[in-house]
Amino acid sequence: MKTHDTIIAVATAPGYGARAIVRLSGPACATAVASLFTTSEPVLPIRRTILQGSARLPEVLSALPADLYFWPAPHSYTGQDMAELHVLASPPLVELLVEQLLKAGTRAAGPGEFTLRAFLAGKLDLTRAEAVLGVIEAGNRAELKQALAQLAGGVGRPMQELRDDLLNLLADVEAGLDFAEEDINFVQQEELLKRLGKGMAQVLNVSRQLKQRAVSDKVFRVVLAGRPNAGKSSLFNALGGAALVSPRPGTTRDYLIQRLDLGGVIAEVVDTPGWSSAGGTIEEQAQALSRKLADQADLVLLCLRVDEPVSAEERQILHQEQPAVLGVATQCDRAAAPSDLLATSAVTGAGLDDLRLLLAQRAARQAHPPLAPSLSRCAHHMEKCLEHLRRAHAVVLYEDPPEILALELRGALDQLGEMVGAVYTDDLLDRVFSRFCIGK
Ligand SMILES: Nc1nc2c(ncn2[C@@H]2O[C@H](COP(=O)(O)OP(=O)(O)OP(=O)(O)O)[C@@H](O)[C@H]2O)c(=O)[nH]1
Ligand SMILES: [Mg+2]
Repeated sequence: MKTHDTIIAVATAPGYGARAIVRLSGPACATAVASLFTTSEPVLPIRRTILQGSARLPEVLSALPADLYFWPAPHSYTGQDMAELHVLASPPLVELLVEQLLKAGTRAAGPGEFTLRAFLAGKLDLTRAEAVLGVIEAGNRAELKQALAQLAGGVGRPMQELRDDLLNLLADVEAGLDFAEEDINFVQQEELLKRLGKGMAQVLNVSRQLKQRAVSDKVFRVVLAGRPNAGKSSLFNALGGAALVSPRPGTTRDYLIQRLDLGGVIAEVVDTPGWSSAGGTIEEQAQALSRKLADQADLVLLCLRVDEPVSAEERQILHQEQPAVLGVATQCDRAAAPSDLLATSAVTGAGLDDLRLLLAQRAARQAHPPLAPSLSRCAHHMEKCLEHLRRAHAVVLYEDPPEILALELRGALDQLGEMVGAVYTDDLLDRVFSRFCIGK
């Protein structure tokens, strides 16, 4: 794993915009930047600094306004000298800038290479490096919250304490081995059992939490919502349900649930009573129920009849974040559908395959949160660690040779080490960091 060269990547999303960030890490950072960046202050900063200046690029006559952010080693994300050039986000300009920096002795970074360097420099443990990825890939607030908790040390930290405990225990056991002839016991059997029991309880606890978080066994729930007569029940039926449909608004008075197999992913579709401002008590109750159901949904499908204007309230709902809302134009055989909505018709079947696919994608995403690979990797190490501790416990209980106890303790520690990346293989790092995007 090479870390002594200087890597470069565009850290912002491609395309036009207000800002593009070109990121560098490595010993040649400052000299590479100095090859094109000029400012009134000294060009080679040795302290953490932000400089306003300009970048001179070949083939471009005028200077490009640029800001330079510089973090000297070791107080940077990667632990190395790091720099960022912030420039106007114009793809051809950014391309020229990168080309120039590559010529000045840098190399294009691979996926996740900045975070890999941070890990190798001991800035992050492996579970937190994976959490960086989880934060980037989070598709909703719940996923973001989980990834941020892990980034803050949610999994690694309790394990650090256990690792210290086991290391101390191993040291005591190994010290005893040196004095085996004299028959001195550094730690009494009862004390050993107590310490191992505490460790097992801790591992079991973390292991249980990890497993719960890695798989979401909650069925993805889609709630059809919208005004009366929008065509909710018809869409529900077209997706596989069996609801009453009629031209009379307010046909649906109670909710109906249908489980659908969307190509291997199971989802639950709920038909609800239509929302309207008018209505007596039954309508009011039906609507209150309908809104409550929408609140409990993973996704609300807001049905908007193609031949009726979208109201201000509906527009507001479309932008709601929690739960997520997807607007679909219904009854699109009656009129041309607006381009910004998925067009469907329960009569002709238009758009239904696209809708099913979209629902399947969302459901699959919920079933496999971005952090799942990290969580199940950790859960695997926890399980193995627990097996070693159980055997260690039995060794003490049956008064087997202390050499075997030391062996099991080392096995347990290796598992903890692999989990946080204190013990790692190139293969493991490859697997973790190849999932990252370039520039992170
Ligand atoms: N042409 C056409 N008519 C449709 C379509 N979908 C529904 N309709 C008609 O629109 C009317 C209302 O349909 P429903 O599915 O009952 O509407 P709803 O949103 O469930 O209405 P409520 O249960 O009253 O809230 C019925 O007369 C349906 O036949 C469609 O895709 N094309
Ligand atoms: Mg209905």
